[in-house]
Amino acid sequence: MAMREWKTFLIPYKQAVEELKVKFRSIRTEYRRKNEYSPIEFVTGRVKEISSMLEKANKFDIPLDRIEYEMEDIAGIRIMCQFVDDIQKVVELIRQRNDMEIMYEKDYIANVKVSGYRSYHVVIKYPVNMAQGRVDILAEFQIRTLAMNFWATIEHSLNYKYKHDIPEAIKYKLKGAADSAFQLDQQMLEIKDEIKDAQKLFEVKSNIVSDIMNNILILSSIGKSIESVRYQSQLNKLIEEGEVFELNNLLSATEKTIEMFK
Ligand code: 0O2
Ligand code: 0O2
Repeated sequence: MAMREWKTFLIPYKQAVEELKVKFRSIRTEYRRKNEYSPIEFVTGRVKEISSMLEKANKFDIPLDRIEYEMEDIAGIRIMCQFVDDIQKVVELIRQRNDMEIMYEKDYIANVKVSGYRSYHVVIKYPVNMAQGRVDILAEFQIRTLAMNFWATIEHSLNYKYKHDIPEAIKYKLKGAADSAFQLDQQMLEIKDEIKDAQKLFEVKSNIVSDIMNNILILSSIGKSIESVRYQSQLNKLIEEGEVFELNNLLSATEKTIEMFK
């Protein structure tokens, strides 16, 4: 394929990566708007480098005109989770969708790779609507925890540095690091519930505070500066250590005052 053809070939893949990033980032946004815990921490995506495609095609003896059918990670989406048990929730989110079709799944968490690599892979068929009509492409999700991602990112960059010939001593250390990452995930899972409660409480409180601030602004804009100053100073006292019920009381007080002056 000439360079120009590569560029055309990659258009639907670029499109797919952009769309899938938006779709899965929106899920996170939706959870947050609803004040719910999101199993998705962040989402990244990339179209495979041409050099990396050629290398892989060589390694697996894929003829260039078969690449689109046999190379499933030209479009790659990575979904990072805080906790190991979020991964299955994300897989479930993918299974439920009707804008993509799952081709197969690879569980490198139950079946850790020899390198120490852990992640859950889901390969999908995804329709892209192009100017000339619908094109179905393959795309790969890699779903992993932050610890798995940390390890994989560094191991991947070492692979580049050593051109896939990592010295045994370093491989050994990477294995040890993979074990540590695994331990870290286990420990985090144990304190997860505690963390989740704290995060949720923070979200709840910051929403009430923002509602109170809105009401204070309304009071000040309708000329009730004495009230607005008074509520502002009450809010300042609660902002650090205030309990949810105290913030809620202040919120209803501001609401009642606004009602009164309407
Ligand atoms: P925010 O507000 O930073 O979370 P684009 O398509 O232009 O939005 P692009 O160029 O594809 O994004 O960027 P990339 O490299 O895929 O990164 C996507 C998002 O992942 C960015 O967030 C990064 O901030 C976020 N990201 C990358 N690494 C980490 C990490 O270690 N922890 C966290 N929490 N986020 C990370 P956004 O979408 O720009 O928004
Ligand atoms: P890129 O674009 O550099 O990320 P394989 O035998 O692993 O080469 P296979 O079986 O077709 O190929 O695919 P697999 O294992 O389902 O997924 C391949 C992708 O998973 C890799 O993409 C990596 O992103 C990731 N991966 C798989 N194994 C490892 C590993 O040991 N370490 C790290 N860091 N990542 C891994 P590529 O091919 O590296 O392309």
